[in-house]
Amino acid sequence: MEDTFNTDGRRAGVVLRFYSSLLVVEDMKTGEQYLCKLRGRFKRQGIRPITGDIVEYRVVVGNEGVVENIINRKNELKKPSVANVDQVIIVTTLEKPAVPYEIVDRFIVLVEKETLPIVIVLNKVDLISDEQIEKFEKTYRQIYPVVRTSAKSKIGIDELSSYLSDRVSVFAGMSGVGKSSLLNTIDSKLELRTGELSERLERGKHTTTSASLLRISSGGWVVDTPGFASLEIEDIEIKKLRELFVEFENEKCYFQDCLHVDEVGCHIKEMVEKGKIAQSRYESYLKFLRELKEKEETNLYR
Ligand SMILES: Nc1nc2c(ncn2[C@@H]2O[C@H](COP(=O)(O)OP(=O)(O)OP(=O)(O)O)[C@@H](O)[C@H]2O)c(=O)[nH]1
Ligand SMILES: [Mg+2]
Ligand SMILES: [Zn+2]
Repeated sequence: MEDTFNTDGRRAGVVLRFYSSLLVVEDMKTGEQYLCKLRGRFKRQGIRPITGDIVEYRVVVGNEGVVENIINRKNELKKPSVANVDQVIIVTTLEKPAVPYEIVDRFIVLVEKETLPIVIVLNKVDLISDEQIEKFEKTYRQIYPVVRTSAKSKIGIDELSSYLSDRVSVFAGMSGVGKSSLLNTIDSKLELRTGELSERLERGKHTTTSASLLRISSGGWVVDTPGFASLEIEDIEIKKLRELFVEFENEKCYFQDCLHVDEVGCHIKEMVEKGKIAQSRYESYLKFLRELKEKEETNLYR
């Protein structure tokens, strides 16, 4: 225990979650949890710790502490806001709620932007047909691992668990797709709150309200996050977007500057026509490209 104190009493901890304006910090050596305030310095610098941050903190009294410093982040996911992530598990459903493929592609772009590995989870397979599952898998299997799951019928849970050991995995996806339910099924000790769809609509809010870092019994860390109302594609250069669609990069267009829109002889368009690149993925690309162009134009007018 003694050696967890540096000479000036600073210790290393990891930010598990927020508790109103306080942080829950777990000591990296003892595993004990402390409720920490932030020193004024952070607010002045405009930097705030986020879930997953490694921080230096000092114990004040009992289990109360003060965060003194944020250690440089390995990486930072913006939506949801989590630091030091190893991979992102994008959870989606085709029924209750029927999440459009386009939304999945939005999550993918936001994660690819941070160059993090992706696993796609199609949950609630108990509610959909084999045809629906196969169509979905055909679209994504070539570019990412796809796991079909049902938290309700306990399908695919071991396969999903096999991706989670020894790393920090963020569970992202629209509200109601079953992120918390899947985590509860993976590790029943987590006891995360889950919500009925109807209940959710009436209250008009998410069941999970903030990102929280959790240790799972099989080893590894997971981050349960709230779903999002909007997923704007922004802060991406128009020329950079195509790099975030990995199958375009794999196919390599002959023209270096090609945006794969209406250029004559574009290899990517050819691959779409041949069915080698999924039509829906290409349509998402064109749509996001238009959104980025519109943003650029409105910025020019300002
Ligand atoms: N039929 C079926 N229902 C499921 C499954 N997984 C979750 N649900 C239900 O879907 C609802 C939403 O589940 P949650 O786990 O709260 O969803 P979430 O993604 O954590 O939602 P937010 O926290 O709001 O982002 C709950 O009523 C669950 O019981 C599944 O595999 N099949
Ligand atoms: Mg949840
Ligand atoms: Zn092209």
